[in-house]
Amino acid sequence: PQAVYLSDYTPPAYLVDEVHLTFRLAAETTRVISKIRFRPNPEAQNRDFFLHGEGLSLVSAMIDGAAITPEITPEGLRAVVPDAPFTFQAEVEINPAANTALEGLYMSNGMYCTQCEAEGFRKITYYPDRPDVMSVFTVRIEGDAPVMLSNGDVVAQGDGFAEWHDPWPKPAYLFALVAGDLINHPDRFTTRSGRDVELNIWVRPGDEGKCAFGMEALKKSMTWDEEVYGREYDLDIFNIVAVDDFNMGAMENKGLNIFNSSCVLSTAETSTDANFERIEAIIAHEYFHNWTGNRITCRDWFQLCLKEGLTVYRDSEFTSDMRSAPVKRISDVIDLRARQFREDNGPLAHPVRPASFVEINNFYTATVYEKGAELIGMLKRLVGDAAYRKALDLYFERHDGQACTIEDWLTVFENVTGRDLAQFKRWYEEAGTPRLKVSDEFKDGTYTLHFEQETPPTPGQEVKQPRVIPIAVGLLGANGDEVQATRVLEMTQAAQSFSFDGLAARPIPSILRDFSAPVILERDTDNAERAFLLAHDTDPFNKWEAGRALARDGLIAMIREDAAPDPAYLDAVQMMARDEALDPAFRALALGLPSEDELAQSLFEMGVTPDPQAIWQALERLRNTRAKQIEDLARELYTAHQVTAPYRPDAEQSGARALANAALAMISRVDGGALAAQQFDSADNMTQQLAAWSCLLQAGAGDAATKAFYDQWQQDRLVIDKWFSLQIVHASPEHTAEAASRLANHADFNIRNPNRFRATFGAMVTSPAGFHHASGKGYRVLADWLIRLDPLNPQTTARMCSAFETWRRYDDTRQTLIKAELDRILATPGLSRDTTEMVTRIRG
Ligand code: HT7
Ligand code: ZN
Repeated sequence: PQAVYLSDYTPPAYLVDEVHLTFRLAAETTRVISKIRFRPNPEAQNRDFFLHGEGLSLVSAMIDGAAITPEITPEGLRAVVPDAPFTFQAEVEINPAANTALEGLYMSNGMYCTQCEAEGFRKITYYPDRPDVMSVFTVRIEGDAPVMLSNGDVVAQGDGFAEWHDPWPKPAYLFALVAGDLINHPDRFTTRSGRDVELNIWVRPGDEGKCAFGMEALKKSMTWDEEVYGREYDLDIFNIVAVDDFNMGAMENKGLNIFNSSCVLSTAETSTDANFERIEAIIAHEYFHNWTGNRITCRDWFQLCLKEGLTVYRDSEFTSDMRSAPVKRISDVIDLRARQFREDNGPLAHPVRPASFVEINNFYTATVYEKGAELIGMLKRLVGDAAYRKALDLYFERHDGQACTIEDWLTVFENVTGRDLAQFKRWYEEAGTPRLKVSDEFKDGTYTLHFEQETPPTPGQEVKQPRVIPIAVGLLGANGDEVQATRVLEMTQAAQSFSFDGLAARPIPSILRDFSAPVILERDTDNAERAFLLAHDTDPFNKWEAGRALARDGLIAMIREDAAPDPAYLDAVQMMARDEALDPAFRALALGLPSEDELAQSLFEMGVTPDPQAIWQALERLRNTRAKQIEDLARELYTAHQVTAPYRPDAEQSGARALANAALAMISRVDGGALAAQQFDSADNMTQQLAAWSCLLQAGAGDAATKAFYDQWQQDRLVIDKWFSLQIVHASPEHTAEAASRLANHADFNIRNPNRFRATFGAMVTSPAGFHHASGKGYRVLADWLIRLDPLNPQTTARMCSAFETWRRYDDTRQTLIKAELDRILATPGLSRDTTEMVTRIRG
């Protein structure tokens, strides 16, 4: 397959002023009639009239009313056109019922639904399917569905038709259409300038009772964007639709957001606290795209981070404001290290703004999204809150209605602050996670921190240049008082030192507070200093980080030297868990341990080949020892954090439940699941029920609960996804692959439903001791199922290939086994472009 390069960008040859689309819906033979007003682009470098189109049956085409016979290729249509504005008309036929890839127009449970980002519109009709071609869309839908929706506001509707008009020019990737038997959960919102907006969440009949939380989240998001960014909604209707078959979480189509049902539907009985928090964040994310993505979009797909990094950053600010900022920050860093650092340190590493791609769907990654958001956070830290807000105001004012680049974004900051951001731009252009080495010295009242930065080579980028790194530092005195409040040091060179004068004694440094930059901090330190920071640091992130480092180093010693669990860690964790001054949610996080994958990565970075089985055993040993040692404390915490008030998925109750359930997990290792069984039987919400079932499975006493859970929830597809996952997660490593295979053959498994596929095989690959079983059976099972999925759904197949991205960490035997599976996938006849690109990059 051919790669596309950022450096080859040329402006579109023709621009579009208006598009009129008519859909005559029929499951297997939908007709799409388009009427598009084109004009030559004065900035174009050629006059090649090419429209993207894939898998379309062309019925007829006309230019200015005269029939034409265009040249048709597998990628699109080419025609000779006038050298002045003209109207192109076409009629095509497509087959939504046969569309299992879930891109373009497809069917999900009898509902018509679209997904056009990134390049799905070309599967609907012939069009310049690129984000820098923006146009006003009018859409007529004809069919027998009771509800027919598209972007913008409804302008006419009657028996068997509906007409929608979206006045805001948009690229084709933001087009959406939904039609089916849907029920709405309605509400209203008045914007601060007085626009009365009709809000709807549309769902399948039976799901209407699962929308209330999502609706509240939407209204909170609308208010927050007005208050914090001064951004108002700009149409009279805002529709959200829940769809069961969906490749990702949700999609920000203008005025018609489409959601994976798992990311919008919720009830206390069927959704966990974590589900509620995620739903709130995703609704906010998609809503915030209305300004950062829709009103201002990307010039080309290389600029994807322009909308995604910024919107992730905005949704993380929203969650911090709605819930606990420290807990959100710690959770985000755990996730960043698990997904983005892993990506950045392997064969799939790529810059936040990639310079080339084969299939853009493969670049909706943790690097573009989460590292992209970290870059916004760093920028804000470097310029300060006030300048950030000014820059954003200027960005919205200057670029409203445009398709922009990272250069446009950085120029706004340069104009507002007078800073030169050329060095900052390296963060967008160079892949890899910088290592930041620190040493210190103290002399005559002056404390000096010496930093060295180095970014390892990544595929296609051997040499890295120094980046600007904002390093937030505070200093503590021996009694725990802060002798230097947080100061942001701006590192710009490969090696650089910073001094603090006038100190009476050598301080204890708290470095990279709030995780002020996405780097790996390397510092020789000891357990005493960590215990000190854990007790005294005023920065919640670094307080947590000190405990995390103790846990990690103790585990590494257990894995490498068969050491006993570290008493320093066991003391520290008790201290944090006991500390009533700390938020229960924070304490629950402090009881968490590094994941198997994080430990494997740490060992690999130390030059040690990780043994997944040994890692799993060490974690189990530590969990068992800890449970025995702090059983009494666990029981106290469990009792003290029972929530008696009616269920609310807010931060306060969720935090209490998280701590009580962390305590339950410890107790179950000692009592064989007795208390968990009680909780399972009495639970009135999914958080409690799932946690209890998980403890029972862990204790080897889960069979009855497994059956009861299925019997209770077999009609609820989202809960049954949990039923699939948890059994695999809790299978012993010997049996992980068998559990996944067995469930993939269960009557409720459906290969066409990405949620179910991910629930099954996502659970298998996130159980490293099972997935990396020395026999290679985990690899084999995954490859078998990816080969089956690829012809149906290349996008989801390709994403799941990243399970293999860490293969070079492991021993020769495992490497040989994985390579054989990668080669087997690559040798599959007709393998999709998506999967071919992913496997080829992983294979290296
Ligand atoms: N902008 C969207 C990204 C996306 C997507 C969503 C659903 C299915 C396929 C998709 N491809 C790309 C989601 C977002 O970031 O908000
Ligand atoms: Zn997004």
